[in-house]
Amino acid sequence: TTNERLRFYTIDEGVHQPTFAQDVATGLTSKPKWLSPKYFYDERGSQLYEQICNLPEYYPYRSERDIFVAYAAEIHAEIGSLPLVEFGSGNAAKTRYLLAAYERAERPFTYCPVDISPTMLRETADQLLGAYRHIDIHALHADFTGRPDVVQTLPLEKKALAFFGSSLGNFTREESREFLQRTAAIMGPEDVFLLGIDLQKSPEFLVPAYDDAQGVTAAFNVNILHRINRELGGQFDVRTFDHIALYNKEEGRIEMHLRSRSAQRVPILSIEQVVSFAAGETIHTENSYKYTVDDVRELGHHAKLMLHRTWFDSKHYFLLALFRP
Ligand code: AVI
Repeated sequence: TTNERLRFYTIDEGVHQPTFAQDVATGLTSKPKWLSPKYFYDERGSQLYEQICNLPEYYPYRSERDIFVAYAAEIHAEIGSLPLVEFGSGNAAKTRYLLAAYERAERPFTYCPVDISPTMLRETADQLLGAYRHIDIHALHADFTGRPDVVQTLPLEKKALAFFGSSLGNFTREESREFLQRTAAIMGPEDVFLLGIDLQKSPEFLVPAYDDAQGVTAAFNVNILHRINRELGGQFDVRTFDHIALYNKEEGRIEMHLRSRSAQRVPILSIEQVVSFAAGETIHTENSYKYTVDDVRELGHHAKLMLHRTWFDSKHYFLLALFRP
């Protein structure tokens, strides 16, 4: 039956990570104010991110998908029959191209989606079990930010670790280096690490991808305030905040901010704080770093991982890199 092919694991967050409330308290009492982008992805936020991926301006999703469409068989040949462990699997829409290549090999294979959203994880697992006869799923509900070693909870010997969707771009350079080092530390000699990352390009092209005409990205950004209202008794009037997307040239990253139109005080009941905003004051909600191939090689080098293969989409917007220890 379906159930025998699905195991569900959860990491007890309490001891490791600060809670949403603690992070909101820290971020909104800092100067400048900030919030971690990992909190975008509640149920509503995950839906909005799916919509973003379908926007004409948001090329990264389609670019990476094009790589899978063109090279799934090659990628599969490189990783052989290793169980695939994917950080931040979401709805696994693009990953399906790779899973289809496993399926075509007509041998049992294992897919381990790791995600912060438990509902998304369950739905995706159910769909995949329906779609592939040879798949076994070990789903892991965990916040892997800063600790890829959560996957050691899974009973695996060898593995292909994957971090797609340019999600590494949402970590600072320092966090990214650490993430790769910690990933390298849990890899055996035959394991591989697949990294999908968005490449540097001109701000004229980048900014609209984060400030689309339909306002979906704005809704995605503002949803973090809705979430504070819903979960922490926040009293944000979300209409008084504007979505800002800009390219920071020195840092080589897109930044998203929420800007208060007026001076205001916002109570947040469950953290027992009233947060004051000056007119025009911003909350920094996301960085999206863009990489060069050399950056990626260097990132691996720093973690003692060898950049073994690269694949690009036809427009060279996006890179899929395969590292080996
Ligand atoms: C998930 N992550 C890679 C997206 C990005 O492009 O940085 C999140 C996103 N933010 C705004 N649009 C999409």
